[in-house]
Amino acid sequence: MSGYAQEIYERVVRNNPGEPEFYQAVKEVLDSLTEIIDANEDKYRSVSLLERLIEPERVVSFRVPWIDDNNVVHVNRGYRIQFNSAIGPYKGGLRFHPSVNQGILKFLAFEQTFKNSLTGQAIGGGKGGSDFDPKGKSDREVMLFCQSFMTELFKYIGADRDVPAGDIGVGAREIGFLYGHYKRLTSLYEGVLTGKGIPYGGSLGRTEATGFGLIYILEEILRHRGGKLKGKTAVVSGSGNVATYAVAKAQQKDMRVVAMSDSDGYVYDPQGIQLDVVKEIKEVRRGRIREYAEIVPTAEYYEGKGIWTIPCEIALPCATQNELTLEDMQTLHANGCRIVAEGANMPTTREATDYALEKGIIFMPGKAANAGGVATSALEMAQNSMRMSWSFTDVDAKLQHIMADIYDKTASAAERYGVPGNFVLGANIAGFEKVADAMMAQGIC
Ligand code: NDP
Ligand code: 2IT
Repeated sequence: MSGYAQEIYERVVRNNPGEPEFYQAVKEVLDSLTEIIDANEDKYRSVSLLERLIEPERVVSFRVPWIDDNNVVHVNRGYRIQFNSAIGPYKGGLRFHPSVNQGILKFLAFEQTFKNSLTGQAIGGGKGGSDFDPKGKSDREVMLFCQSFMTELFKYIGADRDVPAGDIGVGAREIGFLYGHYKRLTSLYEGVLTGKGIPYGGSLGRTEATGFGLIYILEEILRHRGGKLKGKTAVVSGSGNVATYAVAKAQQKDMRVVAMSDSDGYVYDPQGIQLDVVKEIKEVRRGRIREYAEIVPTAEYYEGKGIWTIPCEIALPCATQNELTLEDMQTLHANGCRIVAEGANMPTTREATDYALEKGIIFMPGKAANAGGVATSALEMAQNSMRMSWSFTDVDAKLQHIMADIYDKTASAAERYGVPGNFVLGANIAGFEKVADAMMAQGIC
């Protein structure tokens, strides 16, 4: 990084104290854009393009008081980061997890801006959430929390303004509660959230979309190299929405998935993960992944981190940011792993990413690899505005087309900039170009 990009990076660190994940996400993008920034420096400087690109258009933060089943009052903090609306209304998930803070949501909203651009759809970048922990809470407590959260959030969102969705800790149950309360507060029946239930405006295929999309782009990677998914061994971290449907599609493609995890530990099943067991534990009972090994005799449970020590050809991190470190990448490489594709947002540390690229591991960053979720959210928005619903087959076909298109854009941008196969650079450039063009055209705003 040099010149203008370096100045901007220093500005980010100076103006956003204590937000390391945000610095990390910005640095990766600026590093990728060095050549394009150098070539357009005067043009970009004249309108402070980069200064505007790294500053969220709006950050909303609010108190979320709620009462638990024992009548104890709790107070959490809620946020919505409306990062960039150059190409469409803000779009991005809500995360409920105790680790949530402003810096993490800013990194996610910043990434979302480029990811959404890559999908080719008219959606800007946003993200929100709360440090509320839904784990161990009753349905009633989750509902009361969601209602209190929406009591503030509804002022800032709308079908043509900002359309939140799910992320960690926010699934169909939470979206239902949030939607019901939005409707009550506004008297509007509109597509203000995506990931809704099918009976009230949800799109078929949205639940599966992020995981399925990840496998579709993986298939594209292999197709361009004369390879196939069939028979490949994979390790998938996490056991939530993204991990579950990545495993489902991988198994449909005859891959062998031998491990999954949660924040407590991981299970290794050399016979191949039985996904119906995982779904029963996670989706029905809201239990822990360790229960898998109590049910399936061929599996072993290991407490703590360590899932990346299991030999595999393909690694799919689908849990959370910075879960795959340099040491993990070295181990994966030594064990013969040849492809890493990010189902989660920024799950790979920068050092690990650089090591993968240096060693020739094919590395598909989250911006491209997990964009199928938000792309299908945009399809849900389209169906809502038309008051129509498409079949699962239609939505899935569109998703496959979108993922192939994202692969092409990413690969060709990398080629144009003289680093074929560097999908990190390719995704950042391809995502940036459209946003930058739109910002340039719209004047100083
Ligand atoms: P879920 O809440 O459904 O699942 C999250 C999974 O990751 C759980 O298995 C969880 O374990 C694990 N996990 C969460 N936080 C941590 C942590 N700090 N350390 C270790 N494990 C952790 O979320 P999603 O599947 O929706 O999201 C997973 C990732 O994918 C996130 O990075 C998200 O931003 C990204 N993503 C999600 C999309 C979507 O459509 N849902 C779209 C694109 C990206 P535990 O249950 O123990 O907490
Ligand atoms: O990170 C993501 O892309 C998501 N959590 C999905 C966002 C969305 O609006 O569907």
